[in-house]
Amino acid sequence: MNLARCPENPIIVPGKYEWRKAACFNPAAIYDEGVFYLIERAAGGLRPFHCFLGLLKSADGIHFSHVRDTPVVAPADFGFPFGSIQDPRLVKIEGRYYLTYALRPSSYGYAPTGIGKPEEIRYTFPGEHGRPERFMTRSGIMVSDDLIHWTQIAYTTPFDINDRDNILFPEKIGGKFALLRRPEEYIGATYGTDTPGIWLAYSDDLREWSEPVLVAAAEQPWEGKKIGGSAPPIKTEAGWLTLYHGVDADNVYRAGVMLLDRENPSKVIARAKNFILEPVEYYERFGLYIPNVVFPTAAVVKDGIVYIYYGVTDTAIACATVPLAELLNFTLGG
Ligand code: BMA
Repeated sequence: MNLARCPENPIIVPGKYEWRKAACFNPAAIYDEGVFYLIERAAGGLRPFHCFLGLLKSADGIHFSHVRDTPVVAPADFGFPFGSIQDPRLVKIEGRYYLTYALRPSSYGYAPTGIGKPEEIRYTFPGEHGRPERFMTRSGIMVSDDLIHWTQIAYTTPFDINDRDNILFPEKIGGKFALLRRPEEYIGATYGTDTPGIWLAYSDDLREWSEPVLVAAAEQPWEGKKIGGSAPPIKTEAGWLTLYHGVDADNVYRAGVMLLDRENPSKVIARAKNFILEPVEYYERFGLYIPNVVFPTAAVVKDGIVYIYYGVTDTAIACATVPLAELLNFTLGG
């Protein structure tokens, strides 16, 4: 599979404003009425790694500029002034924008180890008394009509598990909203998977969600530690083309692709054995503290071309493109 990395990569880098001085990565994106919009996860410092969401736009999908010089979402909006908001995903359903996100009530930091996974530094913030649940990531959904002002709708996961990579399908399926999840603690015999996998839940109103069902778990060595959804699925004649990420035993992050049934997306129709993207370029291999991470969070289609936006080493944002037909063909084993 030949994804074309953008020659300008990384296309979005940290700097310019205090709140994004240290890092910007793992963005949401959408192509809407002739404009590419992107919502970045950004941090002004590394310790603590206190993340916000910023809004950018672009005419060509490559050269982006900020719409606002302040974040459009901050963890304080949820009552967690020392928290971190992360890895947004964006869809437009029936004329309104929906953003799913992961929220940590407390920020953390990383110490590089030079051997892959950095050590996590946990801080105690005023009033927290070092409670372990402060480090759980909980996911939720916000809604907006202008991409700037966001209103919380609901949390989609319980507070006592780590559940990230919550991603809405870009339209209702069988009259219901559909959501991918990645509950990290849903492992073991009762859950049917030994490693964290991709799950699916439905809702009539975005507030009450059905019990999730397992869609996919690790199969290949490159996804051996865990997998999770990456970008909102793309609707095709053949099914929902779904990018996901896999983490191997050495903590290398790669991206893969599967096809989910159009009417019943808990059914995997096809899944490429090989990944479509892995850390190769310098900016994908070396970063602030975590090496070897490509982490797609958005896949936007314009004129038959898929623009894949991905965080690199939790430091900056890169883009790669591929014809939709080619990606579909690869997924189907062609
Ligand atoms: C995952 C998520 C991502 C991050 C990645 C690599 O668990 O937290 O936000 O990019 O780790 O650090």
